[in-house]
Amino acid sequence: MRVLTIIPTYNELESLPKTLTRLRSAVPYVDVLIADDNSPDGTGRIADGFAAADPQVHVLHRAGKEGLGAAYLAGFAWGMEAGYDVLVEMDADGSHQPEQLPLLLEAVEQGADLVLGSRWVPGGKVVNWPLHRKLISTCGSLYSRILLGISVRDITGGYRAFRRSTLEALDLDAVDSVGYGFQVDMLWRVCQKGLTVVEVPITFVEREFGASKMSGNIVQEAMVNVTKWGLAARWNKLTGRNK
Ligand SMILES: Nc1nc2c(ncn2[C@@H]2O[C@H](COP(=O)(O)OP(=O)(O)OP(=O)(O)O)[C@@H](O)[C@H]2O)c(=O)[nH]1
Ligand SMILES: [Mg+2]
Repeated sequence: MRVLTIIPTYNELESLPKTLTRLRSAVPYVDVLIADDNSPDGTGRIADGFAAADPQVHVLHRAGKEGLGAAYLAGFAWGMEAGYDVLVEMDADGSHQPEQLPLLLEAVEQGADLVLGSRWVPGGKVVNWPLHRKLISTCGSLYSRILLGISVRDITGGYRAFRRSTLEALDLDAVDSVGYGFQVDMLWRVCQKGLTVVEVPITFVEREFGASKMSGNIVQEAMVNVTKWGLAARWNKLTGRNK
């Protein structure tokens, strides 16, 4: 399996070098694409330095900040064009531990179409999160689970491995969610296709450096969309429509 890990970055000058170094040493057979939105702090230049020294590291320079979702979609397109079999999503900030990537890849090898690194299944953990972040995440996942009628525990998590065929089965041009909403949107599309989603426990570590891009707007976007999708699915079921 040819595996590409996509790392979207916006102002991750302090975090990216550590994450990249850990990733390259933990899973040397995995290639990397950094999708940088022209970070004002120069993260893109740091990424270029890594790429110049290591043929398995690539950089996608994007014109400006367009959100996590747009960066991943551009990264997926790049990776599929380049012929990768598995496309992994990983944050730059150290929250997703590169040493745990083999656990996700094993589940892909065993047949999963989408593997979620999950904080909220037995064995999953969160390190250094204040209570309010835990509550937003667990309540958000619970709300989404009930509304969408799916059994996934960690709906907003961003440590994921997609089989290439899974991405090919989705209408990626129609995805326009920005923040956490993007993760829920992608998962919902995969579930609607009836593909196999497997959660593997991960230890999520809160970022040590830099600032979070999480905002009230991002939470709101996700909640509004989940409510819309959940109600639409119920309505379609009631009226006998498929979609
Ligand atoms: N290219 C790009 N990357 C982004 C953008 N927004 C966030 N990211 C990256 O996406 C990853 C996740 O962003 P974070 O700020 O850590 O958001 P989060 O993990 O939801 O929030 P925290 O848990 O508080 O860290 C990081 O690698 C960010 O640099 C964006 O607009 N463009
Ligand atoms: Mg983070």
